[in-house]
Amino acid sequence: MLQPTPETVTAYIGLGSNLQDPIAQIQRARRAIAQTAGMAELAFSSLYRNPPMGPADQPDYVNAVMAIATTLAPHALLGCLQAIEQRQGRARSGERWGPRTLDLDILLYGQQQLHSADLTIPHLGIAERAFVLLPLLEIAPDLTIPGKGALRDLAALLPADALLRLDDLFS
Ligand code: A4P
Ligand code: MG
Repeated sequence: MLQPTPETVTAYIGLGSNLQDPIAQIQRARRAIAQTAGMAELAFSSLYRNPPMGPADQPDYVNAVMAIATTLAPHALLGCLQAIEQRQGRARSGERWGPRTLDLDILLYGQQQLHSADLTIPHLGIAERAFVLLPLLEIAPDLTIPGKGALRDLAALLPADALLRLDDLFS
């Protein structure tokens, strides 16, 4: 099992699902990530049910955030996460922010900032999304988001009832 060392980077992955038993999709993705070579789980947030951002005619989402130690470079990590999305039946309809069995986003990769055609880190929108900030706050309250500021300060701007936290199904 990979352990955090000076050679690993701590990265944060956002998990989201609103199709085909979202809780099971998130559990399965968690196992898949933890079992992938070059990634090891450090922490996993509670699950949060919340209404869709984007088109309203789709089911509610279940979201969570996972901290990993990784030896993979950012694009290699993205490739592994996209392979897991595909294995869990992710179909890309072309509709922006449409429903999905599984979405895996690289929220943070250490304190690095990266802008390329297919990868932006920190993930776009990270600083405004309750379904990202509140699970992150649960597992990494002292985090700073490069270019955005302290996680605590960003989370303090959210409405108090922004998310419904589900029971901790993984304990
Ligand atoms: N990409 C760029 N940066 C990243 C990154 N940091 N991590 C590129 C992952 N991917 C990144 O993503 C489109 C492209 O983004 C990828 O090919 C990758 O090269 P996608 O997964 O194919 O499509 P998407 O997720 O629909 O697009 P987008 O614009 O990234 O959407 P978001 O921001 O992921 O939002 N409502 C709730 N309540 N909960 C949700 O989780 N998620 C979305 C999708 C909409 N509404 C939601 C939720
Ligand atoms: Mg995405």
